[in-house]
Amino acid sequence: MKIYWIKAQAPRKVVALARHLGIEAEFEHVDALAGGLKTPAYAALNPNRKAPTMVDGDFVLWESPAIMIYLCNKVGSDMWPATNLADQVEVMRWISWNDTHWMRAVGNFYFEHIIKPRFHMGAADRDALEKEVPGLLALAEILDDHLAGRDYVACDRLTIADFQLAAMATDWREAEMPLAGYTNIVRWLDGLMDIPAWANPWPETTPQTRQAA
Ligand SMILES: N[C@@H](CCC(=O)N[C@@H](CS)C(=O)NCC(=O)O)C(=O)O
Repeated sequence: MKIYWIKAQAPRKVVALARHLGIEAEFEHVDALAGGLKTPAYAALNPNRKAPTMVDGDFVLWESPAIMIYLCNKVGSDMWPATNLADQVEVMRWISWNDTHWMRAVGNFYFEHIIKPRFHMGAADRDALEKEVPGLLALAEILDDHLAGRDYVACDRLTIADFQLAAMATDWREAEMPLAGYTNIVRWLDGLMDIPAWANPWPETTPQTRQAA
């Protein structure tokens, strides 16, 4: 199996999960700054020209939640509840909530403070983020209330929903997301850092690719 990645939130989930589950994968770093996502060869695998992409034999898959489900199914991990339908929809509820609401709100901060400097895209626009604060706080309140008395987002155990919701929020301090007052969210995010593959997801890169990342 090969997993194509760049140092950003969607590949982070997939790489971390593969490593957490002990899946033997070849982690292929794509040099986005050098146009690696735009080559015809990469576009043939992923027409979105984005990362991650997974190739397992003849099977090619993109979209990080789908790849995470595939990885769990491959090794029978209950981080995706393959057979318990009540748990399955619970995980899907939070993945959907993330993709429609939460990731858009935290994503503004993540982009300005994490992606821009990492990919040499200029300075963070703090003024633009000001108007995003109320929307983020409204969603943070929902998530914080949900996490009261819970260590995980769904099913009372670690699932791919945790990785999906934490992918950008995990960088909340550096990204200046105003989450400090949401103690349940902070406790949950800090708790995920006890997972070695989540805390240190990135595979080794060659000196050449390390420079680009
Ligand atoms: N919905 C996709 C998102 C993929 C995506 O947007 N990947 C970003 C990194 S987080 C990317 O490759 N960006 C590079 C670019 O747009 O040039 C997934 O979950 O896999």
